[in-house]
Amino acid sequence: MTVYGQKSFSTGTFQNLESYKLMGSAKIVNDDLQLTDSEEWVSAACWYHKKVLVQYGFETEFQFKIDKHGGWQGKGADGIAFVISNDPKGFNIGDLGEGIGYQGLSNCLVIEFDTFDNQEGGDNHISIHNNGQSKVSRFNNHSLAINHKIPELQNTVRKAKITYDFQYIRVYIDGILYLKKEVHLEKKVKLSQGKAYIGFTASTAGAYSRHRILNWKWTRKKKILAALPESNNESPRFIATNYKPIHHSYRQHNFHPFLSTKTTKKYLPIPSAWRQENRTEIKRKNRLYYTSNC
Ligand SMILES: [Ca+2]
Repeated sequence: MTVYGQKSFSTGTFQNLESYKLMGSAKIVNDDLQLTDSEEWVSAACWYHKKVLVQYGFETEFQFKIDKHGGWQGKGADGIAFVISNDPKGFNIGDLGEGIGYQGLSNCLVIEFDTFDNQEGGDNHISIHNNGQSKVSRFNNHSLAINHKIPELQNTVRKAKITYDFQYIRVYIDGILYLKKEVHLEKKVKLSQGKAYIGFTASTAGAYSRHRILNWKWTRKKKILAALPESNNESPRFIATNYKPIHHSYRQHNFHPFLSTKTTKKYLPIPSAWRQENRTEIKRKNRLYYTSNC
């Protein structure tokens, strides 16, 4: 386990229990996060122990394996979810069964990897769920985007990547993009100074599977630098030139101490975060935003 402040962390394994809040059936087994075993009617949540900055962008990767099916129809159920949560209850856990451990949480955004069809259009799908600050459900009316044409989520180790660039959420499986949706996160979830809890949930029902997260990497990628009206064609000089103007006034004492005031401009190198190679331009409706990787 390596922790780099609040910017990023990665878990080769899930050994450092102090970094996680485990709820329901979640536990660490052989250095993996086992959300549920192959047993019926349980739900699980695993939260990173503190809120992290999500508002301006992030990238997260994890490998998961869903296997050992049993119970009703022998198909396995119900799936896992990656959840960004600022639930007023703090660490919280949602419904078992079709709820995938997230249904019933408030003020959250969910990316689910659902393996059981509850009249959702098929067994095997991914979907982004949100209901503003109210309780979210697994039903399609809380789905912002869904895709059924994805690789089989069960029986194989899959690598998921979820990115947010202050404009789009993208969901990849094994390196291929399967879901892209414009989301302005701070309008979907009420954040705490841009921060929220992040973690995983899962559940089983009469049909069940074992759900495991094998490793997890998180990076808070960007912070906001500037927001400009799109109609303003005149970008600040420091955006264009990587130099920062310093305006200051002084009196020309050698001429007259009170009557003559002159303004001059000096240019200083800007901090690395502002430099062209470190910043990204994002257009959102009528505004331009500059975000930085630093
Ligand atoms: Ca389902």
